[in-house]
Amino acid sequence: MKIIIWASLLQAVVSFSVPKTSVPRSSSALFAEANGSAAPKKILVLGGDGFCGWPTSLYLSDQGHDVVVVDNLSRRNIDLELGCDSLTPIQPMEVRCQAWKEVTGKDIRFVNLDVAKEYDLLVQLIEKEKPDSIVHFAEQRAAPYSMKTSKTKRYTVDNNVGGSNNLCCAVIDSGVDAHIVHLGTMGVYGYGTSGGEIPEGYIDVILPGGRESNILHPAYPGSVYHATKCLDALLWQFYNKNDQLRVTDLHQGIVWGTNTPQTALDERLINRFDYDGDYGTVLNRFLMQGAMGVPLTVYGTGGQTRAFIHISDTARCIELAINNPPKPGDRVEIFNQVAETRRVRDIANLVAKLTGVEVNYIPNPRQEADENELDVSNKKFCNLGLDPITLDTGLFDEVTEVVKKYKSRCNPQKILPASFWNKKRAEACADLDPKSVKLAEEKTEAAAP
Ligand code: NAD
Ligand code: USQ
Repeated sequence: MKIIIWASLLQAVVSFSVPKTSVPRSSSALFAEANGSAAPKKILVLGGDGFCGWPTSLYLSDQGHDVVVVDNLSRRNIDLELGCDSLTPIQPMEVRCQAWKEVTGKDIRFVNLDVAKEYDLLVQLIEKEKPDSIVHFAEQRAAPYSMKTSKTKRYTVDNNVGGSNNLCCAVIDSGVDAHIVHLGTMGVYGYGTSGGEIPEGYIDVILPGGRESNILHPAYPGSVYHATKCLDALLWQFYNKNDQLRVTDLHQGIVWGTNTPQTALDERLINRFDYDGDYGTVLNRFLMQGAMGVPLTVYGTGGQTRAFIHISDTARCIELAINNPPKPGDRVEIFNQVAETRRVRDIANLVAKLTGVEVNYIPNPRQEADENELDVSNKKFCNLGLDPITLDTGLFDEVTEVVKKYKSRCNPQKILPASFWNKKRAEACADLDPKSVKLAEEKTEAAAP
């Protein structure tokens, strides 16, 4: 199974250069068989213009579902605010949808709507579309951005918690029994704080007096962003208990990779790739730095252990969750959406070995444990048929190729961390100079006589 997935992914990557009529049969068709393939559904994808949302929308459409993307394009606006951009040249939503239609004959509709602010329009949309499922990606998702200033802290809480609350109220007001599939994060658990394997959402505890109970795993967020996912989890629990909303919360690890078989069908469908200190995530940043000849930016000792998942598996997991909704009256379903855990310095050493770049240990801009163990259960997805893609150097090549193709779009001054968790962390990082980072080519030019 794994070999089939890798082979078709590579085939799809190559397909940038093949005629548009030659659409490779992606791993999705094979996966659908294992998935028991439920009937096509009407699906709203909130945040469907983003890094996870766009490839998921294409995957769901490819599987025959009727997909409507809802997004307020706030992520593109934050790029403007930060003076940064996706390394890949992502196209406007209208062009993306048109390209998908041309390449596959399938429709994806786009609605520009702010889930956190345009409540009445959200209710009207749900009433009109009567979706079977609503996938909720529409949140501010960068921990560093959420810690930048009071303004970004407040924005992150208002946007994320307000949006999730609006969604619950809108589903109730519309009277549509839509299944909400929300993207949570592994960070709600803290990292290895409960000792032993992190279960999927709920944990057995013994309360005072020896009473046994099974409760939501204690929340232990490490940033304002992660705190919003903990608050979301309480909202799902409340509205599920009070209004019998059917909710699945997916505690996803760090997503890596760029393209999927669907985004690789045409360059206009390309996925976004964040490499900057605020939105770039660790493995994609290291792969990008390795390809550009920039020393890898390991924060602190690199002893932080985190969970990872490939972008293609994000899309597959979402469909598995959609096809396996909780029954009416069930409590909130919670899955850990992860493939494996790895230590940051081990990943850095792996990328350094492959690319020959140095590993640079820099002061940590974050308030977090220097070293932690992390053991996570992902049995529920595996039991539903997921055979997760693990960190594979073959797939590293996919990212490296993309980075090299668009290297002229990289601004090296955006690579060092630009947000600090508190004054102490900011002081520790005061000597980091964004201008000191040079791409391999710039260094060669500077050295030339
Ligand atoms: P992203 O920023 O690329 O995409 C989020 C999308 O939501 C953007 O297109 C943005 O414009 C939109 N959006 C934000 N607020 C909105 C609002 N109020 N109304 C309408 N649209 C809004 O982020 P991503 O990496 O695709 O992450 C998607 C979800 O998955 C997030 O909730 C994130 O917390 C979660 N997640 C991501 C990762 C990861 O590694 N990228 C890992 C775990 C969980
Ligand atoms: N790190 C480095 N060097 C870097 C970047 C990060 O050492 O250049 C370290 C960080 O200090 C941290 C770890 O790598 O210990 C992970 O950082 P990250 O930026 O890759 O991931 P994080 O901030 O946790 O957030 C990302 C997504 C978020 C998602 C989360 C899943 O942006 O949306 O919820 O991963 S998880 O981490 O499992 O909670």
